Order: sequence, then C-alpha cells, then structure tokens
Amino acid sequence: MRTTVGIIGAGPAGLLLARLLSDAGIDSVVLESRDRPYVEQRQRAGILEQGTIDVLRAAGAGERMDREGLRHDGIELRYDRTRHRVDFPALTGGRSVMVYAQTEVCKDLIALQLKDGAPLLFEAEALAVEDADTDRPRVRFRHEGREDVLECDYVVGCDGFWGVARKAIPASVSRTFERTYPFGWLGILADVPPSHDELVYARHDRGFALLSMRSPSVSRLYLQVPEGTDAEEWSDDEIWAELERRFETDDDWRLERGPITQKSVTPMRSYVHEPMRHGRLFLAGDAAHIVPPTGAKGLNLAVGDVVTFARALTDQRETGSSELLDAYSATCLRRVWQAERFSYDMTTLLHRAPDATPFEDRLQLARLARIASSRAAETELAEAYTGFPVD
Ligand code: RFL
Ligand code: PHB
Repeated sequence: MRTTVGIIGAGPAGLLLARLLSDAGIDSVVLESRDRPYVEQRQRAGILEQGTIDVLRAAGAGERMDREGLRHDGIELRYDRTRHRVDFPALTGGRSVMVYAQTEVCKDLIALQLKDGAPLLFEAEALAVEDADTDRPRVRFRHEGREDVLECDYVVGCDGFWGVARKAIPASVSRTFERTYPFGWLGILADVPPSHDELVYARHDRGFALLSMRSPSVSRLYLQVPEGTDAEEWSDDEIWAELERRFETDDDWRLERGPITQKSVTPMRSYVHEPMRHGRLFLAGDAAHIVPPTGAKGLNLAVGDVVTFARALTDQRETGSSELLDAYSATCLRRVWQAERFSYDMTTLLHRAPDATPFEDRLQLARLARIASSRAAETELAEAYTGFPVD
C-alpha cells in the first residue's frame, strides 16, 4: 500500500487530519487498532473551544454539533460553600465554549470519512514506523491477521499516549517532561438532567469535584480519588453522597441523583515529548503530550496540532517551501506549553494533595478569592479556558 500521508490512530486527531487533508486534495490512509464501536463509545472529553468548533464546521463536521451541542458562556467555581461564576464572553470579547462529547465528534468524523474520504481501516494495528529519517517512511501494520506495509511520504502519529509512533524517535534526540499526580478522577455518567446549566468546578477539603454534562438529560460527574483507586470500590450511593458533600453550598442548591450507567477512573498526568517531529514522522495530540483534564484542553490541543500540520503540508505543496513543516514542532509546542501551564494551574488550584498542609489549603482559597475579586485574574482564567489561537 502507498499513500502520501500515513495516519496512525482514529481518535479526534487522526480523523480530523484525514478530513483536512482530503479537503486540500492530499491523499491519506488511517490505521486504527480498535474496532469502530470501541472508538465511538470511548468516554472522554466534553468541552470544545471556539477554535475547535470553527475547524469542525469548516471541515464539514459541524452540522449535528450545531444542532445538539450546548453553548456555554461560563463556568462556576465553588469553594468554601460559596459560588462564583466566570462569565466568558464578558471577559474575552465574546468567546464561549461548547459542550459536545468527543464520542460524538468521532462519530461525525468517521461517518464523513467512510462516506467519501480516504481509506480508514479499523482493527489495523501499527506495529512500527520505519525509516522516519528518509524520504520514504513506512508503517508496518497488522490487518485481518496479515502483516502489511504502508509506504508514505509522511507519517503522522495520532496514536495517543500508548501508541508506537513516538517510539520511532531515537532517545538521543528526544526530551520528555513529565509530572504525575497522586490522585485520579472517578468519572460517572448518570441518566439525570444536570443539576446546574453550566460546569461546576469545586474545591473542597475532601478533594475536587466536577459537574459536567453530555446532554440536557445526561450528567457527567467526576470526583478526585487517590491514585490507583478501582472504580468498583465505590458503590453508587457512596459516589452520590461524596458528590453532595463536595458540591454543598450555603444556599438551597441541590444535586439531583439518578441511575449511574458507567463509571471509570482516569489517572492524571502532565507530559510533553520534544521535538514533535523527527524527519518525516510528525506526532500530534496525545501521542506527543498529555494534560490533566482539569483545564479541558487535551482534545483542543490535538485539533491545533493537526490543523498546523495540514496547513504546513498544503503550503509546501503550493509554494514548494518547507518552512512551515520545518517549524511544525516549535509552532505546536508554544501552544502546548501554554495549555500545560494552564492545566497545571487549574489542577493545583482545585485538587487537594494527600500531603497538603494547612498553609497550602489557605493559599488555594486565596487564589480562588483573587479570581473572584480581580477582573484581571478572572480574565486570565477565561482567556485560557476558552482557548489560545492556533498560530
Ligand atoms: P486518542 O483519542 O487517544 O486516539 C488515539 C487513537 O490511536 C489508536 N491507536 C492505534 N492505532 C493503530 N495502531 C496503533 N499501534 C495504535 N495505538 C493507538 C487508539 O486506539 C486511538 O483510537 O488521541 P488523540 O486523537 O490525540 O485525542 C486526544 C484526546 O482523546 C484527549 O486529549 C482528550 O480526551 C483529553 N480530555 C479532554 N480534552 C478536552 O479537550 N476537553 C475535555 O473536556 C477533556 N476531558 C479528557 C477529558 C480525557 C479524559 N481521559 C479519559 C483521559 C476527560 C477525561 C476523563
Ligand atoms: C467532561 O465533560 O468530560 C469534562 C469537562 C470539563 C473538564 C474535563 C472533562 O475540565
């Protein structure tokens, strides 16, 4: 098999990239190790930044998003039994975000791709990227029980944190930057209308909690739990009781309970691999970087990376200059590090470390009070949450 761009992974990064390239008249093949139902049902992100919304619309994947997605003009910070709303449009000159699940973004992109796009092979596992530093990089993969080779002009590793693409970059040119956190998130889906019409980020002495949603009738909620927690250790009643405690306020706000349909635990990590390019192999999305979910940045960063790559390759084809392709890693990393910084700030602002001291508790409350009382501090949060432009 031969193609111009070999794409490994059909998460949001790989699927959107295939779409952007086909719109630019560049052919590609997507290899995805899992089957279609798995990719379409994997519960993950929920928040799309304005820039992501615009890109999905331009790629022809905005129709259902515009119909079913929920526009959110703010979030609530909850601490010390009080509530503070951050008003995004007022602070950012009109920007907002949208609640539209990653599962739905993937379903929309897969349907488009299978209808009139380039080949998208499910249950096709990439085994290795070879000859990345030559003009003819190759992906060895296994599909329907047979090993095969995809010969490419470029390979883009969109295969997530556990993928194989990053391994093809020699250790001698790689640098990694990492931080793991001594806690994770227990996430649930529940068949109950969200108890608030915007997301609620709660700081509590017992740990962080987040109220989010998937639709007007489905809630998505998270609890900070110790690292290594097994979701099955928590009964449904215990989960609701703990959520109630952490969201409790002095007014008459109430958390509605409902049947829990899914629960799982996500570890928390910050990670960056530099550079994001080696020869003709490019890394995009979680294959290159991970942020803790507190800032809702992971999917949006993945979108930024593939937009940058598609733009650079299109420019090279039109002008003959590889300037933008050569700048790919540096261009992406500027945005990535801003998202790392913000996600780290939000995580340390709202979570309680197991060894937190009373001094650190007071500092967290002072940081929250500062956001609630200073337009400058609040604007900083609103600008970062609604998104950094892709340059
Ligand atoms: P993905 O989605 O992990 O997709 C990678 C794909 O590659 C496939 N794959 C392979 N295919 C072929 N051969 C191989 N050898 C392969 N190895 C792997 C995998 O099967 C998979 O299909 O990476 P991508 O596309 O870079 O997308 C990144 C996002 O998924 C991720 O950053 C977000 O989900 C992070 N995230 C959030 N991001 C946001 O922007 N807003 C949010 O609100 C948000 N909330 C979250 C999140 C992530 C969470 N978890 C579970 C980590 C909430 C949670 C709980
Ligand atoms: C989600 O709805 O899954 C979600 C929302 C905001 C976050 C993380 C996850 O910061």
